[in-house]
Amino acid sequence: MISKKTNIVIVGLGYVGLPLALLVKKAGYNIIGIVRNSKKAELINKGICPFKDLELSKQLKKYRINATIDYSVIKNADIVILCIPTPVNSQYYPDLEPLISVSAQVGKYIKPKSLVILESTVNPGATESVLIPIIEMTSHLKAGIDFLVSHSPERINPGDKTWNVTNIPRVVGSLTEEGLNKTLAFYRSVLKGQIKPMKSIKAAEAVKIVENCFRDINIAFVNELAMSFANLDIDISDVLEGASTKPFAFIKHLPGCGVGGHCIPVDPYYMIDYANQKGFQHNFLSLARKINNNMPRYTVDLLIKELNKLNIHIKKTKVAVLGLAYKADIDDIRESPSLAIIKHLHEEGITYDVFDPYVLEKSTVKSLNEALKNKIAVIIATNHKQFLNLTPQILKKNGIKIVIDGRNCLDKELFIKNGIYYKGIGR
Ligand code: SAJ
Repeated sequence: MISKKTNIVIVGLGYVGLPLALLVKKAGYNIIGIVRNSKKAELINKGICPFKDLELSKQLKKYRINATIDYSVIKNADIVILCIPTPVNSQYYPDLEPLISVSAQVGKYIKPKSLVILESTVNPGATESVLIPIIEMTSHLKAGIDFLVSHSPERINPGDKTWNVTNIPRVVGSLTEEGLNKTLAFYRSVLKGQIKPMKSIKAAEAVKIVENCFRDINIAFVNELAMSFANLDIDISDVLEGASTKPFAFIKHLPGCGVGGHCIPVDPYYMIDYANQKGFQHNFLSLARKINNNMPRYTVDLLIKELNKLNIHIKKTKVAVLGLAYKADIDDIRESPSLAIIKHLHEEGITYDVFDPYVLEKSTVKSLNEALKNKIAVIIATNHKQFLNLTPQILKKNGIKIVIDGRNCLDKELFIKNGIYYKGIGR
């Protein structure tokens, strides 16, 4: 069973794998992390977090993690945990290449009686139809007999100060009773949150997909309402505040310029594609994805409508796009709606500057002041704390006439009262 002599290997030390590796180290296990490139390994071995996360940076200095690019360390591993990306490609089809290549590497070195746990989010069936056959083929070992396999979907919420890998409850599904018990014992020795056993691996895979599809369809619902209410001159923020007074059976979601990140806009496609392969069309999930994917276009169209109203020629327009990250006060730009907004501005021949204090390397200017200079309009694409301090006076001083508030984060009445043309998403 599990003892502190248990050797753990975690493949992937990103937003998911690194917090887990630190907890495993803190729990007293022998842990080695495998990463994609030697630069990342070097940073982690020096105690430097390879991405911006203050808390992880602090912990990494205290609990040093060994990182390597050498998969052969799996030869000594009793538990191998995969925390690897499961993205979609440009046509929104699941890209299982990382899972396939890592599974082959695991199969090359896996030792009998070890336990493999997949934490990455995948469609129900992926562990048994992709990971297991590849490991069996490359290792000539039999899953469930020679080695154990479980799935426990990660539930990291970047930037969340309350819920973190330590206390977020988890589910675990396994191929065998033995695998389930070993996985439960391991996680219960490391984590504080509830660890719920599921009846199967597929059920555990489905839990995460359902959670994130639930979020995506609810965001699509309020995005569609926002576009409808904009025509009815109803302020959606006001209505959602009102609906939230209902103490049960209503969960508030917020309309915005789009849905980004590596979870919400991605996971539904894993469900849609897999169900499609099995002969079922997820019309509702697909429609929600279409609505959310269209929000950046809708946001740019709001700007164009305001410019036309003021007879400002599009080609003469310079816009400040504030925010590149997919959500407030983090530096992650994966699937960020800001990128789609910038693409649409470019297509329309509208010139722009982009500023994100968390993503300076991809900003075209290095300060908010520079971003606002000589602009006609501002698009708030990410509600970073710094942008909430924008006032009508600051905008007017720069000659800015229009604000498109893609995150409904500014005080609409204040800007309108001060002669700024304000348009939010549904307000
Ligand atoms: N968004 C909206 N309206 C909303 C909520 C989010 O437009 O009401 C947008 C955000 O601006 C962002 C995208 O959707 O662009 C995703 O936002 P998110 O808050 O869901 O952030 P994520 O991607 O970090 O989601 C994570 C997920 N956690 C895991 O997958 C383990 C998700 O399941 C959580 O529900 C979410 O955090 C959370 O609750 O914050």
